[in-house]
Amino acid sequence: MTHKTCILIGAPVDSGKERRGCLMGPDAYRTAGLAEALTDLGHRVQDMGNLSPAAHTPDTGEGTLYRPNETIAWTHRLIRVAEDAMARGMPIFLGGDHALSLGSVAGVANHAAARERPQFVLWLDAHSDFHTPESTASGNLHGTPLGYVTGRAGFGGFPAITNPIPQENICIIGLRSVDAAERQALQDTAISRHDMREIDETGIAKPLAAFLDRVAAANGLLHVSLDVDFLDPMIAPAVGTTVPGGATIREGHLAMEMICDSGLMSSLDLVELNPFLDDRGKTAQVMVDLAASALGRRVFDRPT
Ligand code: Z70
Ligand code: MN
Ligand code: MN
Ligand code: MN
Repeated sequence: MTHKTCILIGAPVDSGKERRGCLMGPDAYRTAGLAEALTDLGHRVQDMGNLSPAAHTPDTGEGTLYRPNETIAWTHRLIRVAEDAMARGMPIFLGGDHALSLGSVAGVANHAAARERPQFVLWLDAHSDFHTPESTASGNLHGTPLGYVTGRAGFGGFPAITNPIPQENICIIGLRSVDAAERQALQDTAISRHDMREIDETGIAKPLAAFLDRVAAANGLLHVSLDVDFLDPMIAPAVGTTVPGGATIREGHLAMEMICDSGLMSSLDLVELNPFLDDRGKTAQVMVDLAASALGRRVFDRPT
């Protein structure tokens, strides 16, 4: 593959849900050797260190949402940083919980629109994260990023979405925990969604290849958002909400290898790692290894 400038962006967002610990994610990825792995593959790596949210009024604890002001402030900061990083290379957002994707995806979409390229999003997750602040029952905003970036109503107080991601440009793989309100809302959309039963029956390659073909045919940019809980908790226990029956280590690597071979990935989120819950760093290591597969690590090159 062609060598990239990988821009590591520490985004220790921990306001998207109540259980704390994702703020340690960026340093766990560094400790697990992310920069070294990418350098070994021939990429240039720039580590921007850790961001902090824009200035904001402290959250009061009133209302149904958990820490909305802090999450909105992160969204402002991340949109700007994402737009800027896209002009210089391939941003890799080191989370942080999935609320960081409110900003990372909105920011890369603005960049794509400025370049007149369609933006596509691959969401690898047990959850659909398609809530709005009005539909969420938990009040946890890490369950809302796909609702936000597609331009759903109900995000008052958040930065306005100037370039919504078209529903048909989104593919979710790994689903096994979808709330009733999300299921109902998703039913009426053109978002491609593949649950674990489908992966069991057809394998992961088939739906992923079909999506990557669509991205390529449209000359699109591809943002990949990898939630730790896409993986089975046996191999990736360091996550607040473990959902049994997730992707295997090989399903994870095959997805990353196919993404790499497509040459389409232009930005990446690594989210929901909670190092406080990890078992001797194994989840951080799996996530670093998956990122390395997405950026060219192979046992053997494929015959062409
Ligand atoms: C649920 C909610 C969620 C991640 C949990 C769960 C959302 N749908 N997302 N863990 N990554 O609270 O909205
Ligand atoms: Mn998620
Ligand atoms: Mn999830
Ligand atoms: Mn939650």
